[in-house]
Amino acid sequence: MELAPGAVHVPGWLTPRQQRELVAACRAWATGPVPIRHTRLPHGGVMSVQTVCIGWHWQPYKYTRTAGDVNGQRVAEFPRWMVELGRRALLEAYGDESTSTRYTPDTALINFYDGQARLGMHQDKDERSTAPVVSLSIGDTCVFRVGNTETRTKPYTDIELASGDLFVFGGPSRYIYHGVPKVYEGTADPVTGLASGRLNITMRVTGLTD
Ligand code: MD5
Ligand code: FE
Repeated sequence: MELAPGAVHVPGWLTPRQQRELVAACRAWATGPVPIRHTRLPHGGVMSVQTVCIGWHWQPYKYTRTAGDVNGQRVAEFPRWMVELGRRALLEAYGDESTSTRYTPDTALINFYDGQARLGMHQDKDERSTAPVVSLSIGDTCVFRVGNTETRTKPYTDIELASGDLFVFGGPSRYIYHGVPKVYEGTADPVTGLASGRLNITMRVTGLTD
């Protein structure tokens, strides 16, 4: 389902088994070299969402290999299997074999939302590449707000993202404002291995080299 040019939602794309495997991998990363944390914002706030990064470490407004704002350790490697998963996601969303086989994400931000967590309207502009962003949701259903490229306010469209959903943002939709105004606590199916909360994995291409 294409919400805007280049913004494609594929409900229920991940199988329950894939969701369980992703939950297990994210659990390991959350306690890995750089533990999951509430990202500190430059003006002193902290995000209600908790994030762990792989491949590159994100903090506003930069990507680094080491987590200077957490414990100084180098982040876990971005695994080859996740590159392949990202390529399959792109192929599913756009149906274009040649773009998807060239897609090589090198970082993922793994966000964990408890029932109170929110993500304000923002654009993702810290990457040096215009390549698409692949988003995978697991656990509790949320309201995902898809806005426009000009302002963080209206017009926007609210959709629900549920466990197993794929969303790809590319082309003209790569720089749209978006956010998560609500998580529906307790809506997750326990078969994913996530007892509560929402997990979102976003793969990106940083466009950086060491
Ligand atoms: C989430 N995460 O549900 C969302 C899913 C983030 C973030 O927004 O920055 O960690 S990713 C949604 C997204 C990413 C990049 C571009 C666009 C949407 N977009 O162009 O709409 O935790
Ligand atoms: Fe974002």
